[in-house]
This record gives sequence, C-alpha cells and structure tokens, in this order.
Amino acid sequence: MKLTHGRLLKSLQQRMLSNRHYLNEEEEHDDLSRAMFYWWRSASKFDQCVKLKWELPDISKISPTCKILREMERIAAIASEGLHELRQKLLTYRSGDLWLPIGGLEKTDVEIPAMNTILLVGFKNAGKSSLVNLMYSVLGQSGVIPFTQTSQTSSGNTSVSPSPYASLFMEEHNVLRSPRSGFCVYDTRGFDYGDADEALDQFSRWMTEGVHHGQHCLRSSDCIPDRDALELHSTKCANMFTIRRVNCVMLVINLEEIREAVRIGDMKPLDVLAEVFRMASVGSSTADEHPILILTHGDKLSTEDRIFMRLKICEALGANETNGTYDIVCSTEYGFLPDEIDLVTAYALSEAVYRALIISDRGHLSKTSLHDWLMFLVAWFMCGVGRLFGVIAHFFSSVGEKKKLKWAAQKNKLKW
Ligand SMILES: Nc1nc2c(ncn2[C@@H]2O[C@H](COP(=O)(O)OP(=O)(O)O)[C@@H](O)[C@H]2O)c(=O)[nH]1
Ligand SMILES: [Mg+2]
Repeated sequence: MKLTHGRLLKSLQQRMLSNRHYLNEEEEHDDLSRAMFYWWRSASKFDQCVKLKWELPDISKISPTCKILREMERIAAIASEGLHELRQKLLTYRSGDLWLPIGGLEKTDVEIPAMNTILLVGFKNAGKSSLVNLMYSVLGQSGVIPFTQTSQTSSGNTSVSPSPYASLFMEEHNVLRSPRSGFCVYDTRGFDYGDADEALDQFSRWMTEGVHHGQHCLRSSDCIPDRDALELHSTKCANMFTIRRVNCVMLVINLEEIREAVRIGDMKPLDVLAEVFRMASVGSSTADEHPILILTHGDKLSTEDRIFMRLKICEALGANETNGTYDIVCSTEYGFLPDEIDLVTAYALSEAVYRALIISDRGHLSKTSLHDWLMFLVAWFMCGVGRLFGVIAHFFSSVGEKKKLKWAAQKNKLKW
C-alpha cells in the first residue's frame, strides 16, 4: 500500500499520544518514517549510486540522478550534527560576516547593509508562506505557530485565499525572532499564470528599486474597490520602513504543479521560472551565485517522479541539480516540529538560508567614493554641455533653413 505523507505523520502522531518515546534508537530505523524522510533511498538506482560513493568513481561519469541521490545522502549524513551547528551560526550571524576579500577590495570599501534581504518568489501556492513558517519553526524555534498566512483555509481548500488582501502586501520576516538578526526574509505575492508578464515586470522593479515592508503588489488585473487606499497605505509604509536592496532570491517551485503542466505539454510555467531565474542571476559576480531553488510538494510525487522533475526543472532553468537546489517539504499543518521528526528537511532549510547569506555577502556593491562622485558630476556636466550644443545647432539650422526658403521665394518672385 502506498504510504502518503499524511498517513505517516498521523501514525507518528498516534505514537506520541500513546506516550511512547518515538525517536529512540530503535524507532529511528523504523520503516515507516524512513520511507518518508529518506524517500530517495527507494529510488531504483540508489544502491548503484551509493556503492559508487565508496569506489571513488570518475566524476564525469556520474549520472545527474546519481548526483542527486548522493547529495541527499550527504544531507542525511550531516543533518543530525550539522543542524545545531548551522542554527548557531545563523543565530550569531551579522550582515557581512561571510564577506570574503575578492578582487582587491577591502571590507571597508563595500556597502554592507544592516540586514541582508532574502526574497521569496514563485507562483501562487508554490509554498512561499509555508516556507517562511517553516523557517520560524526551525530557526526561530517557535514551534508550530504560523507567522504568515498560507493559502490553506480551515476546510483545507487551497484554491480560496483566507483574506483577499493577505498576499497583496509584502511582508518582512525576522525568522530568527531576534532583535540582532543579520538577515530578513520577504514573502511576496505569487505569480499567476494569467498575469505572468506583469508579475515579471514587478519582480524586475523589486530587483532594481528594492523592497520594503508593507509594499503593495497590486496588478492591473486586480478588481479591488479600494485600490487608492491600498496604494496610499503602501506609500505610507515606504516612509515608515527601510527600503532594502534584494541580496538573494529564493525561487520556490511546486514540483507537483510543474509536473502537471509538463504532462499536458504546457511549458509556460517553466518558461516564466526560467525568466525569473535569469533576471535574478544578472549582476551576480560568479557563476554559482544564481537564485536558490526550493522544490516543494515533493511528498506528493513518487520517488522517481520527484527526481525526474528536479532534473527537468534544473535543465530548463540552467541551474545545477545539486548545488543550490533543495527539496524541502514545507507543510507543517500536522502540528509537528519539523526538526523533531525530519532532520533532513530541517537541515536542508538551514543550509539553504546559510547559502543565501553567503551569496548575499559576496554580492555587496563597492561604496561610492568621492572620486566616483566627481566622475559622475563631470560626466553629467559634459552630457549637459553636449545637449546644449545640440539645441543651439538645431536652432541655427532651422533659422538657416527658413532664411534659405525666404531667399528662394524672393528669387522666384523677381523672375516672374
Ligand atoms: N504537501 C505539501 N503541501 C505543501 C507544501 N508546501 C506548501 N504546501 C501547502 O500548499 C498550500 C499553498 O502554500 P502557501 O505557502 O500558501 O503558498 P504561497 O502561495 O506560495 O505562499 C498550503 O495549503 C500549504 O499547506 C509541501 O511541500 N507539501
Ligand atoms: Mg503566500
């Protein structure tokens, strides 16, 4: 019988209720939890790929599927010890801590913001808000209190948003729940398949102009009666809250949704994601500084499909299937602390955030020096002078043209 995520969690929950210590050594090897938390071990190529691990194979001959399986094994091997360490690193992290001198720049030469900003983007229902809640749960040790509203209603119907305005404003989240946090996470409005072009424009503006808490994400297709009031609220927020430059993008992708689109031959979602990926990569200083991919809803796919879709998405986006790509099941609706039952997910999430901070600290811009300002002023002045001469030349040429015409007319009159 096929074991679903929900059935497995319910079974674990029953054990908890019957007061059995559910994470003792014996039960850690329980088939039930293994099937869910170590899902990739049921892949047909698993034995072959894991054996390879001990034989020092020719790296160029390792198939992409094997790479994924080995990556998942790496996370599983490091998860229990690594999670605590990584969490400590994130708790004590200050913006700029992971900056490294590159290209002769000193740390004093770069513009380090008070907080690094991680922007979550993706289609609607991809799992962005659930990911934020998972971050609070794993990193902010907040248990299962949801801090942002997901598209889940009490009835479990995901197609109905609980509040019509819930996703129209950006939210800044201090997921560590610490006043000294060195980074924040922005939950954004998801793209709709129908208005992808406008959503891409909006995303492009976030990348160039920055984002702030309470910023509206309205689109022209929104039928909202009090649109002006919402825009006014957003403007007030712009004055009240700090405008932050986006330092790293996390692209959240619902594996199940993309699989369905691919199955019916609809490549538009993949094209839109590829465009977001490309736009978010522009300006990064090294090739591996692309947005981080978070693949959600994998629990709804079979093992083979889950690996196949990861490969398919990475291929379409030009992303690396292991480096910077994480398979994270975000659903915390069953009332469990994820790190108590699923260390692999908890570790993968922490590593994804840590990687985002490395990318952020590498990408800080150099400060504008006095010399730069002077050069800018000189260039601006020269442009102005050039324009002025252009206007003068245009004026005299049109005056000359008029006079020429006048003379020609007078000549013609004399002839007659
Ligand atoms: N099974 C499963 N459900 C998920 C996962 N991530 C999110 N969900 C559910 O998907 C729905 C949409 O998630 P939400 O976070 O609101 O998506 P958003 O629109 O991107 O913010 C909610 O009902 C979540 O509980 C996941 O990895 N697996
Ligand atoms: Mg949301």
